[in-house]
Amino acid sequence: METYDLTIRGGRVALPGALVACDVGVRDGRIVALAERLSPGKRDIDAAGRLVLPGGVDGHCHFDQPTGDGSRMADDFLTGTRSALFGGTTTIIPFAAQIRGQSLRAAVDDYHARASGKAMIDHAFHLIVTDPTPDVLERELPALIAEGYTSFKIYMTYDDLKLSDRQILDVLSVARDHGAMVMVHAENADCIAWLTDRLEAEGRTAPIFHAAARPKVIEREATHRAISFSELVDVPILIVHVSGAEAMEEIRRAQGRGVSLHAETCPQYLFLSEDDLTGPGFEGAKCICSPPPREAANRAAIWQGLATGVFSIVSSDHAPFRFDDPAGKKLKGEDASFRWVPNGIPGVETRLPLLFAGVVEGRIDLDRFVDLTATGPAKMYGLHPRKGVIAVGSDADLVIWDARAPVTIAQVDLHSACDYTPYEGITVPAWPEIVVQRGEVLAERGHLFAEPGQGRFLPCDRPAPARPLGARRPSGLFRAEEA
Ligand code: DUC
Ligand code: ZN
Ligand code: ZN
Repeated sequence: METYDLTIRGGRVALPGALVACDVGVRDGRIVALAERLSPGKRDIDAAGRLVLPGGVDGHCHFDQPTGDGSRMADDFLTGTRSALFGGTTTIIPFAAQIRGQSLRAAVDDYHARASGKAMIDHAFHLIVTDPTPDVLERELPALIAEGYTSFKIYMTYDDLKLSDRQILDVLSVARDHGAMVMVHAENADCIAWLTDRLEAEGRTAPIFHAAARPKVIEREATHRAISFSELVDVPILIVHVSGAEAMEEIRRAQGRGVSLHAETCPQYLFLSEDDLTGPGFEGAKCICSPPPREAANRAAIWQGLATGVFSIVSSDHAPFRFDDPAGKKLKGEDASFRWVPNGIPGVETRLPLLFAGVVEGRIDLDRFVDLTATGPAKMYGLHPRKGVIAVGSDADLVIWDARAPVTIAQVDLHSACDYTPYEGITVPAWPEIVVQRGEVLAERGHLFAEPGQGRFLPCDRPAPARPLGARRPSGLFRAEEA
């Protein structure tokens, strides 16, 4: 009789495209059998009445990322991965960010040192390219892509991060030649600067004016520009953290005419609104992130985009800054203009439970939930089928959910080093009960069994996300030359 290191029995298992009542057999960290009734393992977990889903893949989160303004992210790789784990995420992809003047290689080496001995779960790295010198474009990027750093984020805003339009074209061109995925932060920098100056001149500096300085139209404009550049260079891109219905409509329109284009949104655009930027005193600073949460009615449009396939992934954009901390949201004090408040909110632990509410409420089906939170990101970043799917041969990264046990989100129950959650008091229908990585139970009903440093670094393949159905290759510059 075959023996398994672990058998998960009697659950309803989310296999690709179908929820199936079966057992899961695990050996040497991998799934080796999926069948109605398997022989006992060295350890058996009774999953009767439970759902067994793939471990979440969070394709956009910021841990221990150096900042240029004296602020400090609350989570390092230990607290960040611990928090991810308790929320059912078993793979994270944070960012090795290039500081201008620094080589990309130095940024990557520095980031490995930050993860080393701390990460409890498996992780890959995206790059953030802020200084695309000829050496970066011609030598460093191609070499790093070949080594498994196959995705990079670029910014159209933030003075210390943003690229010019010409630099964006250069980076897209490298991605095209070497098969990498470019993630674009799409907001118009000059519009934000202009609006910020005007708001401050009128004395409008409270946290709520962060939203007024970054209205939906400036996200829509930058999104349209980024899509145009991707068509020109003929390379698929991913627009990250899409917040507004207008930007989403630009994306839908481009997808409709056959452009190979991907989009990500985040729980903050489904559960928060600009009303959360108000509140007594400086409280609204807790929800300052960019793009900002929009008016409450906008959320229905983003849910609709999830249900109709505009979005390929839902990520947390976890960027934790403590509230009551001079290195956090109060960097320049409680009376400071919104301009000086570090952008970002915690969310790596709440991402899956929040989105799962959409399944229970009938906004998306379970298959779509799995695709958006695990399979989609694993495919997008070249980690599939090792990650993001329950299949024979895949890593045994599994989450057992009891969908009949509602939980009210409270900061005291979370595991990040941040000192607040923007979702305090929201009741979600379920929470991960048991989280397994590579066959090992790492978290179970609030107890942690993971060791710092046991998470492995994952080099990524070149991403091969499917073109949207019926996609044609756009007729950009390179296409015309090849024809
Ligand atoms: N915006 C970003 O672009 N990154 C981190 C957090 C945020 O709010
Ligand atoms: Zn961003
Ligand atoms: Zn981000």
